[in-house]
Amino acid sequence: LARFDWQDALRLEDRLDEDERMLRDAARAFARDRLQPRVTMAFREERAEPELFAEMGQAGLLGVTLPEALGGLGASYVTYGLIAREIERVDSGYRSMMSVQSSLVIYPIFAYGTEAQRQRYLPGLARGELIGCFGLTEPDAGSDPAGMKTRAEKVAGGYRLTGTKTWISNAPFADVFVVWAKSEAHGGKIRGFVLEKGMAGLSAPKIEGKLSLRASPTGEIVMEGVEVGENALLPGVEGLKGPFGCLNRARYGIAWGVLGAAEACWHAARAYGLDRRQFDKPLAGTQLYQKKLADMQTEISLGLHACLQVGRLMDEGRAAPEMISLVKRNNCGKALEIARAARDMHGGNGISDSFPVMRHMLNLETVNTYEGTHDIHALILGRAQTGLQAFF
Ligand code: TGC
Ligand code: FAD
Repeated sequence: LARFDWQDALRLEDRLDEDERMLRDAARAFARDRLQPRVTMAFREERAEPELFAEMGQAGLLGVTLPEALGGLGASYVTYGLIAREIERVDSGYRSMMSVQSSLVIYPIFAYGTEAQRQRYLPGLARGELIGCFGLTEPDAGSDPAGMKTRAEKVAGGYRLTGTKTWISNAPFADVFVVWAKSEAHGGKIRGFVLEKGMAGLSAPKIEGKLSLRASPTGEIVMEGVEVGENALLPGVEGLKGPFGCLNRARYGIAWGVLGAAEACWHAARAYGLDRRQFDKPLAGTQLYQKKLADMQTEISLGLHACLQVGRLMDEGRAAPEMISLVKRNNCGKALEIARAARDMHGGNGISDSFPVMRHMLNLETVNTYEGTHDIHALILGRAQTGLQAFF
């Protein structure tokens, strides 16, 4: 009879190659040794830890898909997803820091930038010596980024940028700002610009009072007539497909990552149920408790295999954005349900930060919203199967 491994019900392990397993194991060790010991206090005290980027860079976890000549590992998108899963097993905020740096800052500079921009930024970003952020969302343009108000006016030798971005991960301590603006010199089309900390008129105040993703600082990007040279423009793309090309990669990583958080909640609920006795028996020996564990195992196993399939297609250049919407939406929604159930299964202890479940649950509320909300991805999938757009 074939052996059943409850933790890897559908044998994902057999579908990975040796390099993928090796890099996954290195990320797991980093997450266990460097992230796990600090996460409770970082979340409780909303601690900013910019030094984490250099630690992640040294461990080879930033920009893994980037060619080796530019500081990456030339690794597959499957590997990138496996790393996201290991980091988010500890906290979605840490995965957020990593995936913004890799998919939303390193990727656009690599894909849309000049050789000079690549050389100036990519090695430092991959080493984590530079920290990056990505400004698309604005106070009045979230799900509908086409409605952005940020403007780039043409001035002698470059551009002047004016506008405000909000809810920007890493912004308060970022050195490099990839921002998207409507450029009058390009017929009002959306263009990407790379700004640097310290430029006159540029500030990035922290957003206070977050009840979610507290280990990952979030801020605004305020641009009050920031003047940049021609060399700040990302020349290789125009229109919304610029930022969306980055989001495809980050959303894909999130689809893997949230399952790491879900696994952490599932394993915690199982361990708690085996340990905790009520009515003279372990909670894990009750039918209701076991049904919840079975549901968690099923959704996580199915979600992981769906991610692997999308990752393989990405590595072959055959992943459509709708596939990514499907796994981002499904896995975020399922992970959030799993975290809520795990919180409940811990009873009163579930609300304490001595256990990870409520922290994951609170984080996943953000992850279900950012990078396209659960409902926005439903509308993307609805449009793809009916040919009718229902956004407006
Ligand atoms: P639409 O007409 O659909 O498309 C406009 C142009 O963009 C192209 N496009 C894509 N290209 C590549 N990949 C994709 N996924 C693409 N989706 C669209 C499209 O082909 C078209 O190109 P062209 O050449 O014809 O102009 O645009 P729309 O305005 O109708 O958009 C609709 C909608 C709702 C799907 C879209 O706006 C959307 O996805 N909204 C969600 C916004 C979002 O995801 N924001 C994320 C902000 S960043 C963030 O949250 C980071 S958190 C990171 C962390 O901390 O981990
Ligand atoms: P809204 O667009 O106002 O949506 C509110 C509600 O209305 C949602 O439920 C939505 O599904 C629903 N809705 C919207 N339109 C429709 C419609 N047509 N039909 C039906 N329902 C609809 N952005 C960045 O650019 N960079 C970052 O690094 C970044 N990091 C973030 C970090 C955190 C902690 C958070 C919370 C957000 C971050 N974001 C970032 C912003 C994020 O991408 C947006 O919050 C998200 O895209 C949703 O936009 P919104 O908040 O304006 O909500």
